[in-house]
Amino acid sequence: MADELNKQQNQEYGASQIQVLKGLEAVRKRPAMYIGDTSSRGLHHLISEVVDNSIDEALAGYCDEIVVTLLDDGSVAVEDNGRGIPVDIHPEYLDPPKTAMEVVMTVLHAGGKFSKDSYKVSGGLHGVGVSVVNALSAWCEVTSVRDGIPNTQRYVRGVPEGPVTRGKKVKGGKKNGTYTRFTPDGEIFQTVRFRRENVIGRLRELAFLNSGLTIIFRDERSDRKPTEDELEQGVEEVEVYEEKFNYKGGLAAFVKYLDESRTPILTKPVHFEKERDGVPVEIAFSFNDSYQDNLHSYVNNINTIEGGTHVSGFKTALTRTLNNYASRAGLFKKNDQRLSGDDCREGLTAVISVKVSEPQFEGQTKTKLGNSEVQSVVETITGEMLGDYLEENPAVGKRIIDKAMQAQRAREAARKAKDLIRRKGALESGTLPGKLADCSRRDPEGTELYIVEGDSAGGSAKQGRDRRFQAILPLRGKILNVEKARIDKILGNEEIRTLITAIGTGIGNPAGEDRDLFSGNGNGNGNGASGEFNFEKLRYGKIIIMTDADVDGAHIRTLLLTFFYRYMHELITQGCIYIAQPPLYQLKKGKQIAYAYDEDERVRKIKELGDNGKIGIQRYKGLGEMNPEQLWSTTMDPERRTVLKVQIEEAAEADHLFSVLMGDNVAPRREFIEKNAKYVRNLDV
Ligand code: 0RA
Repeated sequence: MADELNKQQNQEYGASQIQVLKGLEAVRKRPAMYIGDTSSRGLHHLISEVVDNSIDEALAGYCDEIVVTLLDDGSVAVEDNGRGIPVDIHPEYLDPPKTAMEVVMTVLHAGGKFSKDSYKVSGGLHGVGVSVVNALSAWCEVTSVRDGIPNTQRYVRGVPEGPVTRGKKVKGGKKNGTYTRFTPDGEIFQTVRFRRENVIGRLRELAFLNSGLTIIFRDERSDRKPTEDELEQGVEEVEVYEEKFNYKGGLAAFVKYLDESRTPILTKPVHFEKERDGVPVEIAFSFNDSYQDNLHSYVNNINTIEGGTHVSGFKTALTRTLNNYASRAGLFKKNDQRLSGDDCREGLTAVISVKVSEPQFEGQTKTKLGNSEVQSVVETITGEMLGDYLEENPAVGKRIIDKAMQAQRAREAARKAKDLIRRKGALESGTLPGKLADCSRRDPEGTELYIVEGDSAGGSAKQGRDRRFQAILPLRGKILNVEKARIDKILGNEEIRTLITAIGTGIGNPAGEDRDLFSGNGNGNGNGASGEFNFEKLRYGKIIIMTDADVDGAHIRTLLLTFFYRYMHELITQGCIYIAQPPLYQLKKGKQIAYAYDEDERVRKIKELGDNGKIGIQRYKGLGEMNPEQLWSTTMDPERRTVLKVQIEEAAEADHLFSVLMGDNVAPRREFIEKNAKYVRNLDV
């Protein structure tokens, strides 16, 4: 049978084979069209795409465990205990005959095409399909075990190396399952290095979204070489990292996780699951005493960061149901106004997950759900379920309404504070802050704003810069931690006002908000900054954070990032925020000067210079130690510097991390620090 199969497959290429090659070529020519981009984000997307197939198998009820492993050779393996991808001849590919496995791995959009028959490997309900992963891999290998017998095929840049080969039954081996291993192609991706945190973030999210499913993550890479210090301390190799995700509580557990560092107002999240018109909806939410709202939404397990109809359906129902409840329960006093959408969402943490069979994704990053029918489905379900919940839990109802009324009063106070500031003209551009050394070019295209820690570094930066396109804003000390302050206090902070004015956009939307579909009072967004953020008014193309390479510098950078993340979110999603990378060392030998940006480079550069009589090594602790010329040549000259672009690759994980690092509760922060301390290098206290 196997020989017969091989013989058939080895026949000359038919028309379908040419089709396949064309398809793969298209993917390799324009990878961004299929996976968004070829940066780290696109790279990590590959893993999601493969895992999605196993998730489908789990949703069909045949698989309950998925193992994802990062291997030492840079490849990734995804293994499930489902039925195994079919290896019989696909009924639509008879000339030349092809196995279903080969079709799934090599034919573009095989998922969509076969979604109505039993060969559905859809890549979630959305995905581009695993053939795209295959096309963008230097090599890929798939093994499907069926009744204990392994069937394997290997591909190079998407093209099968040979036919599917049948192996021998392994004694005591696994009965069924699929094992996919691939190495992303370095010719395609800007980086092929997977970040453990990103992979973990996505897997954790998937485990929350698919309650009961076990997902195991393993990091077997050993290329995180021990540092010299670690070697001295006797660290020999970095152990295999393993983490297991299995959440029984579904989205309620997700909400608890997100709010781990916040003080809850409800004892447990409100959680419901219901299907209507063929659209399954699962929602969990809770309230905490912070001032932000954190709304994470998913369609077919995909994070819809731009929101969409499911999100607006939820918001509309939340606002309406809470107002109706407050009226009926007699919680409004005579002069009370109706609660706005913002009031209802202050301190809200919510996760919305819907499954839509033919989703229409819109928006800039194609992460906004457009299906209008979903709006009323989610709205109706939320209204019914929340209405019932409030009737049955009047004490909780009262607490939620009290919180919203407090928000309403604070919003009124904030409005007055803002009016006052506005009247003083402080937030309008035109009156730029005195500390800002602006650039001469007016058009934001190609211009840069350096936010610099401290006046002395600010001085060097001002002298060293190219004033045609580089502006400098020195910040004195630490800005306010916006995670713990309400909008009136934030706007009262001078450093923050300076920042807002220099940047020019105003402040507004918190993470994941969706402005034009807004419900409630129509102008709101969750932090009371009320729709004032306007990307069009951005005064610079890049905003570059430049702080010292010490703990204070790291703290200031985190405070700034927290501010951008919560109040100028779009600057991050549009890729405008960067982090400068000043060198850590200056190495001097005679007239020769070299710079090193990390430990490895220091060691390498010393060798290059040839150390005969102890090269002069200067460890830079602060930017202020560099003269203007040095600062320019190492850190600010676009031709020579490196800057890191700030990107959010896992929105829920980012939200969780910001709240852990900057929020009220100490225990989760301590835990984070203990867990991560071993990765810290170059810590100068
Ligand atoms: C379609 C049918 C069958 C299995 C699968 C798809 C399947 C695909 C993948 C991809 C990764 N893991 C998977 N697990 C299962 C079963 C067909 C049959 O047994 O008759």
